[in-house]
Amino acid sequence: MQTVKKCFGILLVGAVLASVPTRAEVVLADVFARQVTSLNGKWRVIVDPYDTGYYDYRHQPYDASPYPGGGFFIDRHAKDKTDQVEYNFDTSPTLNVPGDWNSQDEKLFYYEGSVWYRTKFDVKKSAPDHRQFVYFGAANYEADVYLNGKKLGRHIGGFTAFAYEITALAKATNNSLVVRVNNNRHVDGVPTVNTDWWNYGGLTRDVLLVETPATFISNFRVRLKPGTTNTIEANAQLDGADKEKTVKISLPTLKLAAEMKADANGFAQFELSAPNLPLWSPESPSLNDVELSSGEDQLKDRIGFRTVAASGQNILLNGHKVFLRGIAIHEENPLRGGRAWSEADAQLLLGWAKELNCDFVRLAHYPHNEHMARLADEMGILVWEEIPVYWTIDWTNADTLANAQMQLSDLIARDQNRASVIVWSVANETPVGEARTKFLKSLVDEARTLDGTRLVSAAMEVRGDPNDANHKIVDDPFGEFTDLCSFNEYAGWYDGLPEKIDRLHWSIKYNKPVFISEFGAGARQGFHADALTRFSEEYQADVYRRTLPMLEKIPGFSGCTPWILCDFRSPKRPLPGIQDGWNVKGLIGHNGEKKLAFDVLKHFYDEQAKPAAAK
Ligand code: GCB
Repeated sequence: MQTVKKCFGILLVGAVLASVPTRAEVVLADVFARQVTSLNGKWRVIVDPYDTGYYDYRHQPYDASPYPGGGFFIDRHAKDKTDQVEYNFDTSPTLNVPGDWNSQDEKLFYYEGSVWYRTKFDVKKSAPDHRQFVYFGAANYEADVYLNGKKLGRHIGGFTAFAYEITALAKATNNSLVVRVNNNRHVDGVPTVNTDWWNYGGLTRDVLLVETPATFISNFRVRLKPGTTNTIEANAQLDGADKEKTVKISLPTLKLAAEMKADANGFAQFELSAPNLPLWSPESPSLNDVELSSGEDQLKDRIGFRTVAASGQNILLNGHKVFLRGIAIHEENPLRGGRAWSEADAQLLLGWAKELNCDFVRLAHYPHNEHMARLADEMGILVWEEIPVYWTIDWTNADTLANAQMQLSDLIARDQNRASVIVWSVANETPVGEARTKFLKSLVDEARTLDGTRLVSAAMEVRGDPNDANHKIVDDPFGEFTDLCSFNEYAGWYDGLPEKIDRLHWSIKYNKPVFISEFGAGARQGFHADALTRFSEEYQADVYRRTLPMLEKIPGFSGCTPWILCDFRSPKRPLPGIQDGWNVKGLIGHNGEKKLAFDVLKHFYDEQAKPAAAK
């Protein structure tokens, strides 16, 4: 166990001592400014493919039974030689947390099911009335969390943070924190059973112990007042018994400060006049120190201010038309293998994006760890964030919709103070149909209600014209509800050979900025052949060479995020000697080496980045 000075994130705080699974209920923003203790490290694990530690022999959950004794969450030890206990965390193997289990143990490479994790920790309160929480950056896909044998709650969704209050349950020493993580895929899940990425299981992001005063700032938002560039609006929410406390905000470098008493619900709102505010942009990613406090509670963040809007076929950043020089990224570190989770991983991935001369990244296809958006803020990279509503979702299932809405609202709550984030994307390549459009429309509405200051979009699809093979049509009815007309297209790979790209002409129904959220081709790094040989670097480079000028001819073309920065693992890609379980559409191979197409895209972006007069 080690103390970390900073940790980025929000807490979603669940009910204490819930006897039935509950969802996290309260948001606690920005744990990085607080005194946090890392619970990262080696946790004991029990691999439990039959869920023996969860269900009794009548297949009833132990945690809902009056006789929970067989549940592994009890963390029981044989009292004496006669005692019958068939598990033992103390002598079980360990796995690193954070970390997916698949890339840590060869036996777990393809494993889908339950793994029980356990760690032990002590609690040293700095004041008797302080409160304690356990925070999880993410657990894929379902997590049942127990402290000292009592259930804290269940969290569903593999890419969002959650937390539980443990003030009443935690002991001074030797607390047993047990989590059953299950990564089974579900037809009604978000995502569903079918994805082109690896179903990494485990406690994949930081686990922290967080201490707060009895009443604390559970959430806050600081941004430009919509419609202005010289007024900052902020709000803060208090959690605790003493809600009508004074809340203070200050931005020392801007010499701004204000304070007010929160209302009876613990809510405080501010408006600060900020003439000559330096605006954040990729060229000048200026971040401002922001301090919020209430009593003993103090939060510190670094926040940038900028505007973004879609107007006709233009994307406007701080009122100026921009072209988004983007790349799509999966949350994987191809060099180490497995899920990316750390600041160093974010530096590797965003560093490569910068080398390409990108000023935009699409974090596909689910919320990535928050280091990505934090670092993007610092580096001046704009960001598209996304929830895993991917391909075929159970469109008519109310629980599935609630699940997707929850993931969206958790993501927005976490990253609403990040200037880099300019797009909330609600879906990828979903099939056109009434139920699906209704489902997606309600996600768009949700995103706009929670945050009306960013663009809302989705990666849609292109359809062909039955009478003209070269005619591509974008008229998905859902396009009416998004701010961008964004779609994936694979001419030259899934649709004909590269020469077809030169012949395409387009009909796009919407008068909106046209954004190409994917195009690309597979290439095994180091495999060289002629440009018609599938999976050669030359083929991939040829697709890029032809696609970019073709896209430039589309009116309103406002940017793209080609698929993809790095090769990533996918069980759908078995071709021996070429794929071997990797989707090889990366511009960088899984050995970290660049492919020919990397330079093709970089050259295009270098040209795009030149001032108009120099082109
Ligand atoms: C797509 C999907 C992406 C896949 C990619 C591919 O359209 O959005 O998740 O990985 O195509 O490589 O086929």
